[in-house]
Amino acid sequence: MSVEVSEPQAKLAQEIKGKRPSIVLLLPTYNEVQGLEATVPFIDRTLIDDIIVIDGRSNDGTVEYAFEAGLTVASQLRPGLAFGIFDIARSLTHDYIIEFSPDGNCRVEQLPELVAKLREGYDMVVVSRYLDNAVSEDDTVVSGCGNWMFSRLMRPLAKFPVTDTLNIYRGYRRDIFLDPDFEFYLKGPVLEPLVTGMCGLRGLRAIEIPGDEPLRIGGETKRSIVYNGSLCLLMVVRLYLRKFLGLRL
Ligand SMILES: Nc1nc2c(ncn2[C@@H]2O[C@H](COP(=O)(O)OP(=O)(O)OP(=O)(O)O)[C@@H](O)[C@H]2O)c(=O)[nH]1
Ligand SMILES: [Mg+2]
Repeated sequence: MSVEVSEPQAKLAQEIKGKRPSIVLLLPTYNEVQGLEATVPFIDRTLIDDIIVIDGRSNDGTVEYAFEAGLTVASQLRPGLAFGIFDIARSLTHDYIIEFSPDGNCRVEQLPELVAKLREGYDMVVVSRYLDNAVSEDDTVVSGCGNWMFSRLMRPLAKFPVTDTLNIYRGYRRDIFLDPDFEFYLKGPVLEPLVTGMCGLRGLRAIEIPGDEPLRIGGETKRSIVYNGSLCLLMVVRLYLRKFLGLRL
């Protein structure tokens, strides 16, 4: 069962209504050639309008493979995964973004359902690793606890029983990035939970769909749980101050 949430924001929803929304699949990569080789051939390209690899200066053949596969490659403009996605996505024209980690953590089989939900008119669709019977094979005790804690902390902001606030695998309206407050609160690796938080603050219409997270394929993780967790906590505190005390700090 999926969890349906929050009120639609009528004005924004109407802008997209009436035309077929365009969707871009964003594949962030940093030395992820094995993951790309294992996932890209299985992506149904008819589901989306474009695929863009956002690369953070890989030197393992990632970029060469992406070109061979006929993908567009963009070099990120600032260091860090969050800014890589944010900067490139802001320069695009598509109505929706889907973030897809091509390291094996995102199942291509889930894309049709995700795309269908966006086309139904949801402003954000998150693949939740903790909804219903979904499982994450990639979790450790620490990352599992962090996900649990941040999802609970996000609930008073998002007004729905968020079960997965950190997952990269999600689709959402690209114009969420054009909101000046988004950049104001984007300090470090907090992009995905901030998208959830901004949907809550702006009353956008969001839904979670259950989806397993397989183990990563080759390569190495590039994230630091302590650093990411600390900045995420700071971001949530700032959103609480905004929502409950009206303070923009
Ligand atoms: N462009 C870009 N991509 C990055 C950067 N850091 C990580 N990535 C890619 O973003 C995706 C997700 O990064 P991961 O390090 O796997 O993060 P994670 O999925 O939270 O960690 P794991 O659980 O180990 O998979 C992968 O495809 C990475 O190659 C970066 O600084 N720039
Ligand atoms: Mg990963």
